[in-house]
Amino acid sequence: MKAGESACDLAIVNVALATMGEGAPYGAIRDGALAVRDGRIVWAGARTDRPATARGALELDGKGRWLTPGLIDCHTHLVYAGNRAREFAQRLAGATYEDIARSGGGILATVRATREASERALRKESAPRLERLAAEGVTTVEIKSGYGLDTSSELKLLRAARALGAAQGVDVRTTLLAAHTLPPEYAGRADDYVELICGEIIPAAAREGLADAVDAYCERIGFSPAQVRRVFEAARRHGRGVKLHADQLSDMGGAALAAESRALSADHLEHTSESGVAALARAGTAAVLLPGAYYFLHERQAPPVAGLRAAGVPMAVATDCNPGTSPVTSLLLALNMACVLFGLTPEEALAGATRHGARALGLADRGRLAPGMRADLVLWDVDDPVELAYAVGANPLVGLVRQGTVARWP
Ligand code: DI6
Ligand code: FE
Repeated sequence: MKAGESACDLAIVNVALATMGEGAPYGAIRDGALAVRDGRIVWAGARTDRPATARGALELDGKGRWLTPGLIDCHTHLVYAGNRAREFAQRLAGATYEDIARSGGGILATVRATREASERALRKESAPRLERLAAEGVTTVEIKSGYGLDTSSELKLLRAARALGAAQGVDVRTTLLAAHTLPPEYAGRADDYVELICGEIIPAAAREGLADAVDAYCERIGFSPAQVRRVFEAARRHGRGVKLHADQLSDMGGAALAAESRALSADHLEHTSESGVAALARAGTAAVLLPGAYYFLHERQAPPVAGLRAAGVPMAVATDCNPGTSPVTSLLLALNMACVLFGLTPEEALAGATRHGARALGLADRGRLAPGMRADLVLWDVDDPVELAYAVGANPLVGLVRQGTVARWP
């Protein structure tokens, strides 16, 4: 390296690093620095240890503020048309979510609106939801289909999700959730619909490279464990990882099924048993906690967080952004709810939206500030990272770097 030449594109100095690595709380390095080359972190550590090779062509001063990895929202249904505000009023007046679903409302109401919408209209309606997440430092988002329930509509949703990410510079991971609920044209013929998912929808999504993973809703108003197994086998045949909406409204043995299927994650888990927790731990399947749906459905049974913690199951936290059970577009609010409603510590909550969020998506290249990781970085105007789960409605984001490109800096 010639004199005066810098080995890195970018360096950030005078920052407190919340590396989110194991060890110290938040993996904190109080007086730290970090260097980036070609969109990847090449060095992170104490300022006093910074080598000459970690000097950047551009050096940004963090003025002593906290720097974290970009946040990861690993479970959303944020592409859809219409809203379900009236249904919300119905539930406040006493109707249950399952009653409304059984009477043809619920998910099917959003399916009707979404089938009618063009891909362009879907993108237009959904863009503000992604913008709100991104404004709070979310740099990776998982977006599920599941409001089309036929081949062309499911692919339309996945394409819209990918296009939104490209338009906003957010890394979108897509998940095919055709096994969300039974479409009206297959009423009483669930196994035939599962045959359509396995024989047509999954192959089409795989052929077009539109789905990174496949999900299913294992529930009374969703699909049975046997039907889910068929969907997962088809997903495997097409080289896709699997995720499961498990034990949300009742214990259907979803956690054990996810574990048996070597799923990337089992999500919700309000009614998961001790043996279900043990199965997740043995399989290395991540738990995704969705406090927004718990809150919005006025649930009373929380996921077995103490059991998950004791068994060492990685606990991710996500918004579950959807029109019916979690119209939430703030991952920071979800962190707060995970603490207040589920008993996570603020550090566990932040780990849930960083390294464990990455784990739930099968991504090993993000979620921590460490060499080799994607340089998705957020600078926060806080005195302590605990504030990220503490303050509701505040957005302390002041700096943002995506894959090494500075999007915003104070
Ligand atoms: N569980 C949920 O909470 C959402 N999907 C699922 O499988 C609800 C989706 C909706 O009501 O629109
Ligand atoms: Fe969900």
